[in-house]
Amino acid sequence: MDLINKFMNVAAPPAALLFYCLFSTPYSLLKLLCSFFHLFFSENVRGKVVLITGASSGIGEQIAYQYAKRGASVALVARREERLHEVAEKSRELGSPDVHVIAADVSRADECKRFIDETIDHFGRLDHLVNNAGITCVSMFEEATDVTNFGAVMDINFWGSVYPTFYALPHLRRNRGKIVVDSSAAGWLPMPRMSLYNASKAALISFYETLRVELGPEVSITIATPGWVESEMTQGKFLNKSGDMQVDQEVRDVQVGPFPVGYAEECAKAIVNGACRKKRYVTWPFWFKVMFLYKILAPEVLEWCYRILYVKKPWSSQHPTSKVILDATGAKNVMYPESIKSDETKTD
Ligand SMILES: NC(=O)c1ccc[n+]([C@@H]2O[C@H](COP(=O)([O-])OP(=O)(O)OC[C@H]3O[C@@H](n4cnc5c(N)ncnc54)[C@H](OP(=O)(O)O)[C@@H]3O)[C@@H](O)[C@H]2O)c1
Ligand SMILES: *[C@@H]1O[C@H](CO)[C@@H](O)[C@H](O)[C@H]1NC(C)=O
Ligand SMILES: CC(=O)N[C@H]1CO[C@H](CO)[C@@H](O)[C@@H]1O
Repeated sequence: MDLINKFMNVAAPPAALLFYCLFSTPYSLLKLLCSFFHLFFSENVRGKVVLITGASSGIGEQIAYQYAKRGASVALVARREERLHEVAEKSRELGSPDVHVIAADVSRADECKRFIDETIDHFGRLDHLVNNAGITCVSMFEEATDVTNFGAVMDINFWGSVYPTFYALPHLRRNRGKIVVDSSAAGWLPMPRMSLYNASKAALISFYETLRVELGPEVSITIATPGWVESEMTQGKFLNKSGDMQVDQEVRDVQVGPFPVGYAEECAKAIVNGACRKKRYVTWPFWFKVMFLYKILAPEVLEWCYRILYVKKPWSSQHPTSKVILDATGAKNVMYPESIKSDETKTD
């Protein structure tokens, strides 16, 4: 046994290199061909049924509008029912033939079962499941006052996607349906203050990559990894150090720093487009893919940059470099959409 491993340690790297040299060109060509194919054969979702969790604000709300514009019926799930009714109204105006609102908490398995059952009772079928509900926590790990308060991040972001997926799969299988999951670029970037959020999103990527292998071509899975996008989250709605939900724009400024915050509508468009074309991953904005390259080729450099930018406080300033740059350059005016700049937020 030991001998085989020792042999593999020596033989596997050169073998992989040889494989790469031999097959990388035909492999890339085949992939290009497939993406061309999917460019022309995008799924028509008119008359189909789509369930979206976390549809009461941000990216989820915009995903609902994108499906509505394409003529799909939508089931909208989140905890705030009045907000969902507003989204439902607008979805109908945009062209959705039938909209159903279900107030539920995705971190509870029984409620997930209930909203899937209710969707099937109402529409008789389910074609796309969009797992989008999620919360963020922003705190240096050591500064947490009670670490047990952060279970909610895993319960909502991870289990809140896994439970609905479990109950929806028999129905999705029936019509060769699709699963869309909203992970995050933080799933593979070492963002300081977001270790638990990062972990919950990395868990999603890992889970759905494995599920993709188990399901094969019958149910396709699109994993979205957005960068910063306008939403309640980027308005500053986070779990704070003590594990309470709060809205704090100063924390947001530190965390987002001088990075551009994209429009939720554009992000939602890219995600729905990707799902209909059976894309395995949707990275939005596209340039974040470059960060992935750094992560693989020079992880030390990436980690060092993140530390300088988000952890270090320069010139005896009380804020980390990210906020100092943001304030000094006035970058916020250019980089952040209007909707997240104001101090008052719509949250209730
Ligand atoms: N904004 C970004 O920059 C960004 C970047 C990468 C990834 N993402 C991911 O995108 C997804 C959407 O986030 P967003 O930015 O659009 O934030 P958002 O505006 O805060 O939306 C979060 C949604 O999730 C719902 N939700 C939260 N907890 C829930 C629970 N226990 N049960 C049911 N619904 C729940 C919220 O509705 P209720 O409060 O009414 O329940 C809300 O509709 C998240 O998974 C997030 O991690 C966001
Ligand atoms: C977190 O937010 C809650 C609610 O806004 C607040 O009462 C609490 O003091 C905050 N905790 C810390 C450590 O800032
Ligand atoms: C800080 C942190 O936890 N970073 C992790 C984020 O997730 C990726 C996995 O996708 C890890 O490799 C990072 O170390």
